[in-house]
Amino acid sequence: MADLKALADAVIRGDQATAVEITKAALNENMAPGEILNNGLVAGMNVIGARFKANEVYIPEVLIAARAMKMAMEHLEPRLVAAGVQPIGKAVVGTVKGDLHDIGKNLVMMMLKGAGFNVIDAGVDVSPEKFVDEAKKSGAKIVGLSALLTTTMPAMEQTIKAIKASGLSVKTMIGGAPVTQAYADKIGADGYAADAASAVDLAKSLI
Ligand code: B1M
Repeated sequence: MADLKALADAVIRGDQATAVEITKAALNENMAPGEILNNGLVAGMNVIGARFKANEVYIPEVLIAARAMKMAMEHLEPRLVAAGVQPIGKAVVGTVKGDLHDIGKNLVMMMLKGAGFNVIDAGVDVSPEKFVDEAKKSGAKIVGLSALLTTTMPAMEQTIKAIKASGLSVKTMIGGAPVTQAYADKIGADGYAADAASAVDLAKSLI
């Protein structure tokens, strides 16, 4: 029988080939796709998330683990859809207007996906209107904003204002190197996370 502990370990090691092989074997054995996801892939990413938070691993290890999970997900996703496994929540994530930095945003997205969220990538240099449109179109309950420049932080405030004015019932979370909890409070964001692992905890607490 396919070993889900070995699958989690493959994700933790960032071993793409083994992660894909075990996922395919588990699917061939008709193991429930939700079980493969939660007890294998997400379990592995949870370990990476905790280690990242504790400074035991760094960005490269997280990216490598997330890539292994992504490759395995390509095989699992069609079966998850067919089995009707529901994501734990839907989030739109993007870098705000004027800002092209996307490494942190991508890391946050990968960790959210790893935790079982359905994540829509709004991209970079995203206008407040586009965030509102993406949230409307997707029905997401969380909108995540990233900014790396002090000069683009005001775009976070404009985006949150636009979201509130649209009447959408969504929670907003913000992050990025120059952003702080005090800034989140000031602009009326529902939450701030300092890193990708904390972003997952925050997103879970917001839904
Ligand atoms: Co830029 N850049 N950059 N840059 N760049 C910084 C941010 C800067 C601090 C460098 C410096 O001067 N020391 C500085 C900003 C100064 C300031 O405003 N205070 C700066 C500048 C000035 C600029 C330009 C203006 C330079 C120029 O052209 N004169 C220009 C602006 C372009 C633009 O955006 N319009 C520019 C351009 C670039 C590159 C294109 C060359 C490149 C970006 C490539 C890319 O992203 N695809 C780049 C890079 C790489 C950096 C540095 C070196 C690294 C940023 C990074 O990716 N960090 C950066 C200096 C630095 O930070 N040491 C710098 C790694 C990443 C994983 O961390 O993004 O912080 P971070 O994300 C973390 C957390 O912040 C958090 O989780 C992530 C993972 O833990 N987080 C969230 C992020 N988003 C979140 C969202 C959440 C929750 C948590 O919820 C939704």
